[in-house]
Amino acid sequence: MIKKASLLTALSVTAFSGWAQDSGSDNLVVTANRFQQSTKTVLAPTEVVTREDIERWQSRSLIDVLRRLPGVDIAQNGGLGQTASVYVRGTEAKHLLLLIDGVPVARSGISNDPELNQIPLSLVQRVEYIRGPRSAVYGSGAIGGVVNVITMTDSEKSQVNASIGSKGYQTYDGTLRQRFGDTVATAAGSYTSTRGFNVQPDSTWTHDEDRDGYRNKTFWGSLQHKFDDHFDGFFRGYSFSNNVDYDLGSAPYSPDYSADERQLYVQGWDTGLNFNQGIYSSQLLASYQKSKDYNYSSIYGRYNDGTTLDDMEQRYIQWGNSITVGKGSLGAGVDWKQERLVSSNQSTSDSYDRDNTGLYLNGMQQFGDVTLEASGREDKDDAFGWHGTWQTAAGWEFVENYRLTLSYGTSFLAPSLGQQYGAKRFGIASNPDLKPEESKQWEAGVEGLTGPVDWRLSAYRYEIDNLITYSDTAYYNINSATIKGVEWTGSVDTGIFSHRVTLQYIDPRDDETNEVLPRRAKRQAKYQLDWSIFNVDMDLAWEYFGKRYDNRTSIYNPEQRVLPSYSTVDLSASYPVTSHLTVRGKIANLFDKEYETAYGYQTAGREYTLSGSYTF
Ligand code: B12
Repeated sequence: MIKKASLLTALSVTAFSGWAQDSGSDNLVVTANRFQQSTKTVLAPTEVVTREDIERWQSRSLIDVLRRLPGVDIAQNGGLGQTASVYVRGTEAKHLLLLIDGVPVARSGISNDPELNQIPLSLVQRVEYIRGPRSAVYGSGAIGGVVNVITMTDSEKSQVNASIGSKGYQTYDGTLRQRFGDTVATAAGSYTSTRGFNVQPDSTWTHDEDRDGYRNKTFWGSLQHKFDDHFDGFFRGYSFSNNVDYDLGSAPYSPDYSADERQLYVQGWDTGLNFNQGIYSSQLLASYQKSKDYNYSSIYGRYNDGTTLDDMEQRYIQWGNSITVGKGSLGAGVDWKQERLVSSNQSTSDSYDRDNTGLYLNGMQQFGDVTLEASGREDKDDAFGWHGTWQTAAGWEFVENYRLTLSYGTSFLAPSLGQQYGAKRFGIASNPDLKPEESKQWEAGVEGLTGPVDWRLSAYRYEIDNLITYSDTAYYNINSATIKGVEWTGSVDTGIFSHRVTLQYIDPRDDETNEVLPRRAKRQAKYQLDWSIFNVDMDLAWEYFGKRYDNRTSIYNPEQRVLPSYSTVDLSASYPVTSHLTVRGKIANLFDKEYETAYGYQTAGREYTLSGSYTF
């Protein structure tokens, strides 16, 4: 039986036998197969980040959290709130499926980006992050991996937090929880703002000379009720609004291209019922999301030239069932999603919708030293009909504490509604005949506990076809890419220190031109060190990203422009003054490294944060 090194850090989930043995909620995940299972039985590389980790790391955004995790590279057009692309294992930003409490987040933009940078961190109680394909469980989007943001917590404590920092950063949030018999009510709210910095200092357009700030307001509330020993239910809602300033980079061609401000309003309402009896459990969930995304010109205002609006509604129903069989589980369910988008600028407004129904069946079983897992799913999309995906994985503990895993999976990404039907925007027309992007992925891994070192080595190969991009004046399925990669993660405790290391090498290439795909480093290394001394919790994070290319070659860019490698160090300290009050301080980018992750877009430089939190 594997012994797991104790970690003061994000839980890396190597390790093996022990079906349903770990009942602590930190050791259970729901994201891998849509049923709760011990992290030890998940065959795909999985990480769990808890609220305590986020508080210790003093992250300002979900992007800050993810940057630390294996397989993640990020290109951001500036600082907090600015557009960011998250590349998992070298796949495209749109290949990451973002869930909030298991519900896919609506993608209103043409580019089909999941927009993790717009999710306020105050919503996040826990993150479950899985690398590799998961369409056979979730349907469209899960090619590179899945990030499930969990907003619910078992804690019944209330908390208020306040933080201030450099560049006018401030954030205040509060959570009130109250139990009334079998009902727990929670209300939470937060406000964050930063004056930011000038993201494109070299811009030749005079209106770009200002700082590019960000402001967020978030509300979250829930009611959880236990009806009896078998039934419980919940109702939760959240809403947030984000305001971001950005830069054009150069004078606009015409007023239509002059947007440099964004206002995004999002709300989500979910209700669900859980049933558990003996070996059977079931969950029925209904969700409604609405987002309004305005981009407009600071010169002309929101109701004038240069304004675009993507107004989206998503309705989603999910019914999932699982039964425990032997040393494993069987799951089956159905989900239905309807998306409606009104996409407009000053002269045109288009409205379109589509439905998707998915049916899935999955299971995992342990036979002695061998664990087997398989999933299959069929999706019926209004536009392109039925689409099937499947995946399978096997793990074999060939010697005590050492396991081999092998997996294969297919995945897909449906085109965005805007790419399929949207009005022409920036001269690019939609194409109703677009097919989904498709992938095939192989992965082989070895993991083990060697002395005190808990490690995993994986090698993978992804083949992705039908990639959608625009050519001249419309969107087409034209590109294909192959990604080969190797990843090593390890963690070890030495005395008071907890160390965690991630190494990654990828070779992501366009099949036709053999060019390395832009904005993702071939080499990355991450190191996290946690220790406690005199009651002070310390965290140090070092991240290195090798050189990358900013762009592909094309008629506009005859050469791939190089973005140099960089590394950053973040140092954080937390001190519990009393059992209720904790004070925290952080210096991000300690050595004030100047670097760019998108050509011409500055990054923040050294930043300080000071916080206090009171729990009661
Ligand atoms: C090409 C491009 C586009 C193309 C994307 C083409 C495609 N294949 O789908 C088109 C024309 C569709 C586009 C549209 C928009 N874009 Co644009 N776009 C760019 C640009 C010039 C390059 C991106 C790129 O190719 N990166 C390289 C590749 C390898 O990385 P990538 O991760 O695959 O890039 C993807 C994302 O950048 C995404 N994307 C592009 N724009 C936007 C905007 C948002 C808000 C999001 C979430 C994603 C996104 O599409 C790219 C291709 O898949 C950048 C500026 C820059 N130099 O980075 C601006 C940029 C990202 N876009 C921007 C904006 C504002 C928009 C629009 C909101 C404009 C509008 N009013 O409608 C729309 C909406 C897009 C959406 N929400 O889906 C801003 C974002 C500013 C900010 N801080 O929030 C940027 C930074 C330009 C600027 N003004 O500085 N864009």
